Amino acid sequence: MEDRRLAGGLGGRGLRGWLAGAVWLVLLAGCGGGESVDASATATARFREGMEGLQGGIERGMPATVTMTDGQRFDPPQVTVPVGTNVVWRNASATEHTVTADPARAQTASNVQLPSGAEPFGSESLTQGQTFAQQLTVAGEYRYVCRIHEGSGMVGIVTVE
Ligand SMILES: [Cu+2]
Repeated sequence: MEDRRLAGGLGGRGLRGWLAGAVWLVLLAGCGGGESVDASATATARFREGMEGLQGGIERGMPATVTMTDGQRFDPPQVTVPVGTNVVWRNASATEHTVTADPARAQTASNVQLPSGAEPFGSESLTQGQTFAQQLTVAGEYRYVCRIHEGSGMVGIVTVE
């Protein structure tokens, strides 16, 4: 019975089946006593590699979300994302906000800074629940503002690397 379940887990196709197999192996090895230490270490390492691969895929493929809050802040105020990430800003507050990464549209031009070679970008006023998305393809540091509230410190940074 045990053998059949183990074989079934390892034989499953696709990542989910493989992960299930790896988890099952770890569980088995954990209960198996001293003689399966090597198998346990191998299974643990494989499981970790699998999870890291999965995590990397998620980080590359997933958008990053920044929330605009009632406290007139970008949350989180600073994020680091891989090159090519689609960054999504969402206004979760009852107040209108903007995403302004264009010195010409900021109240104080020096509040906005872009990596050299990056095009300025920005949203119109966003009402509650509205989003603005921008894919960032140039590495470097983007300092942007809400042009309505930059005077009260509604500024944010996205680092693309
Ligand atoms: Cu604002």
